[in-house]
Amino acid sequence: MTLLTGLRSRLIGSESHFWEETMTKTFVSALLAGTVLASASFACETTLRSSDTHSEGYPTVVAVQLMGEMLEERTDGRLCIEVFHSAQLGEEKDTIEQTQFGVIDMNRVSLGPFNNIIPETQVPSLPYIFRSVEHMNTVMDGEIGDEILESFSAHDLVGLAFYDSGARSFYNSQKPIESMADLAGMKFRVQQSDLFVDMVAALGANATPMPFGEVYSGIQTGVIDGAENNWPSYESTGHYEVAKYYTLDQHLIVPEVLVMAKSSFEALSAEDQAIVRQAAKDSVPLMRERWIAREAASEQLVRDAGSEVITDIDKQPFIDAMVPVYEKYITSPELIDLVARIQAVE
Ligand code: BDP
Repeated sequence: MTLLTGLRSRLIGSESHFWEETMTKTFVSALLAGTVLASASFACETTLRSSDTHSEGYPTVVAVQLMGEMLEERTDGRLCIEVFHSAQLGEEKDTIEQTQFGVIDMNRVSLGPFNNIIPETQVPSLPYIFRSVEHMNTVMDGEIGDEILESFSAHDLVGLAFYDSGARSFYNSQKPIESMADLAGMKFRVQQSDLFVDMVAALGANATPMPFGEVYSGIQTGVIDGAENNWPSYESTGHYEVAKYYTLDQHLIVPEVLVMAKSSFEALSAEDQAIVRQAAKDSVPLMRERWIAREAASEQLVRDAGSEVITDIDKQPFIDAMVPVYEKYITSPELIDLVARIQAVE
């Protein structure tokens, strides 16, 4: 059944012939007038509420919306997704808790804010664990990625898929950072993760964990000197307007994850659970295409706007400085083994 015939049959259901005719006419005139609602979710039996900190049009937001279209089509309208973008449901740390409680059905989040809750998420969040974005994709698309997704289930969540997030680098309002020594004593915002606080300390700087939505004013008012993120987030938040020095040290390649509340997932039939899992996986290549295009566009935009990008960075001192961070967080045999297996992936 196509999306439109599916929608029509849901609209008319088994009601009277009069109702059928009226609704069909209304629907057809709406179609002709071009006023059919952009989302047919009003007609869905169940609309899953999904949170995202990013604004409309950001690749993660679009990916979950596209997943919603697949779900609607594949379940004949039993399931839809409504994405509450722009942190409408709250900042990531809080929305994670709400998802664990089942107040929010789905959440697209960075792995960073899971670090203090789910030890396995610390491993792909380690600085310089991945040699490149390609290495990260190979690992997270494969068995190791599935194993990490599985680790969410002990925390009232179902891990559905990983999305791309490129590499994160430091930016600041004060000066071009050309070496690790230049970071000394500076104040940087990090995601709410102890691992990232220690990462910044190991580099000789001070970390302030802070919600994403407070970073712009934090830099503007001088509470922090800067933050760290990928090109699209540096651009979409406008942080480049208040912190023009971007140093391409690429210390983190942290994947994003799409999770579902265990209670919302378990409320579905086995058939619909399988459809949800598959639609999430199918949204990954669609996200990746948009991500690659957005990274290039964002980099261009901030360069054109006057950001000074420092590219000639010797990463080795940064990598060496991370040894104590690995030692502090990677203590159990399971996590030590996970690190070794990730590093062994070609
Ligand atoms: C962005 C992630 C987003 C994080 C944000 C942050 O996409 O999920 O919340 O960074 O730094 O890159 O908080």
